[in-house]
Parts: sequence; structure tokens; C-alpha cells
Amino acid sequence: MMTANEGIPVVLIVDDVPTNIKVLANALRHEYRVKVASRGEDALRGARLEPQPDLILLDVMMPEMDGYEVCRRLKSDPVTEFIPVIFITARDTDEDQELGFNLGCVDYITKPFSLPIAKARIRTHLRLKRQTDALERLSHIDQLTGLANRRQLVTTFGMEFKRAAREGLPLSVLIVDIDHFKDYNDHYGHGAGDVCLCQVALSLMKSLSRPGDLVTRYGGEEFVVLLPATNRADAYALGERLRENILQLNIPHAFSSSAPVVSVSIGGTTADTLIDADSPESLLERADKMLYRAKEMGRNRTVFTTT
Ligand code: GH3
Ligand code: MG
Repeated sequence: MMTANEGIPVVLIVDDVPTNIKVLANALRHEYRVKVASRGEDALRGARLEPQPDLILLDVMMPEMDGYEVCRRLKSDPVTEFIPVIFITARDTDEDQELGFNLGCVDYITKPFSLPIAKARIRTHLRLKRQTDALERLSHIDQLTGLANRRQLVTTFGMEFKRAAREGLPLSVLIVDIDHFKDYNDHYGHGAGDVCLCQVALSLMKSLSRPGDLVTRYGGEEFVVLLPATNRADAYALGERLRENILQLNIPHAFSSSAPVVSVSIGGTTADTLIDADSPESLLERADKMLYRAKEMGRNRTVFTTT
């Protein structure tokens, strides 16, 4: 949707002290569109409402909901998770900063701050955000993990589907989903969750050997693996290998009921010969049903369609 403000960055300032808001807002309003909030709840609402902020300046110490909690909630909501957050705080011990970075903030500005330096940092992060957004629109690569993204999957899946139909070859699809990943994030922090996602992605990539195999980040903590010219038995064996290699990473997950370490569940399907009713979507749907079954059966396993 085009708005009159298209192109002008939007900054959300969150602070319970009105004078603090005023100082920052006055310094920024000539360059940016400024939104303000004086409570955590309002900040969360303001982050979701159009025009969504391109950057959030977040005070740490606030009554009711503090800045850390606001950040935690922003990062676990798909609508707001990619908005960069800068903490503004008088608490500047290493522990405080580490906590903030682990919650997914991009920077810290400690009070009392110099306005020109704060403005320079804000400008830098807004520029990075704009570049990232532009790349994301063009890219076929997932920003976090470096894997192919969903856009790439759609293209490649379409091509491989046609090829398999033309040549009468089997085509297998796996959906890999991390077990109890919400609990992982909640207990170890969103930053640690991101590191975990990258490790899992790398493991998947390293576990595949054929040039035609494709592993993609399908969304969140879900990966889709496309295996051209691979029959059911081989695809199942490969699924098990992927799963075991991820267990071998030995990433502690004390809050999972399926294993003491990070594990995945895998749903898979194979089309031996594609029929008219098949489509990339229908294969994904079948694999997804099997994933659901794998979760239901206790997770940390691979479940395949039988025919
Ligand atoms: P299940 O075993 O049934 O799959 O449970 P789950 O907790 O893994 O599944 P659920 O769908 O409830 O939660 C997925 C979590 O993945 C929630 C979300 O915050 C997290 N997540 C999604 N994308 C990212 C990301 O890019 N980084 C981080 N750190 N977490 C993410
Ligand atoms: Mg999951």
C-alpha cells in the first residue's frame, strides 16, 4: 500500500518518561516520521500498526512491562520480529548488554547519551534496515541461514516437478521441523534460537550429497528438502540421516520432552510416478500431514506416506 510517507523512515520511541521522549522526538522529527509510546503494551500495538516502524528505540526500565519483555514479545511475533530494536538505558553492565543482544536487539545506547552520536547510530541502523529490506525483496536466499528461501523452492520445485513427470522419475519431499523450538527460544533467548537455526541449517546442507538435492528454509523453524530422482526407501533413509546428524550436533535443550538435545521431526512423501492430480502443493501437503503425525507420535522421528 502506498502512503504519503512512503520512503520516509518511521521510528518508534518507547519511554515512560515524557521528557525523554520529547528530547529524542525533537531531535528526530525533521528526518523521520516519529511515533511514540509510554507503555510496553502501547509499544507492542504501535509496532504492529501501519505505518510499521523501521526502527524501535526502547527504554529498558519501565513500570509494568520492561523493555526486555517488550523486545521478547516483538521478536516472537512474526509481524514485528524483523523490526530492529535499539535499547536506550542507563544500565550498561556487560550482563545487561549481553541479555539485550541475546533478546535480538541490534544496538545499545547508554544514558546519558550525546544526541549527535545517538542520531548517527540511528541513521546507520535505518540504512541497514533499508538495504536488508531491498535485498529481501530480490533475494532467493534466506537472510539468517544462507539457505535457499521459499521463493527459490517454488521455482525449483516447479522445474523438478515437470522434469520428474516428463522423465517418469520419482520425486521425494521432506519437511523438517525443530521440536519444541518455542520452548528453546523462551528459555535460551531469541539470539540463541537464531544460532541454533543456523547450526541446523548447516547440518542439513552438509548431509545432502547429490547436486540436484535442494534444502530450503521454508519459514520459521521449518525446512523443506527436495530430492529429485529419489525413491521412497532412499528418501526415508536420508531423512533418518538428517535427523541423526542434527542430534549429533548435541545442542542442549533442557526443555524438550522428546530428547535432551535439539531434535527434529520429519514428514516425507514420494511420488513414484506423478499423476495428474499431483502438484508441488499436493506433495507438500502430504509431507506436512506426515510431519503432523511424527509430532503426534512423540517427535524426533521420520514418518513417510506409505504409498
Ligand atoms: P513443535 O515441536 O510442535 O514443532 O513445537 P514448536 O515449539 O517447535 O512449534 P511452534 O510452531 O509452536 O513454535 C515455533 C517457534 O519458532 C516459535 C517462533 O518464535 C520460533 N521461530 C520462528 N522463526 C524464528 C527465527 O527466525 N528465530 C528464532 N530464534 N526463532 C524463530
Ligand atoms: Mg517446531
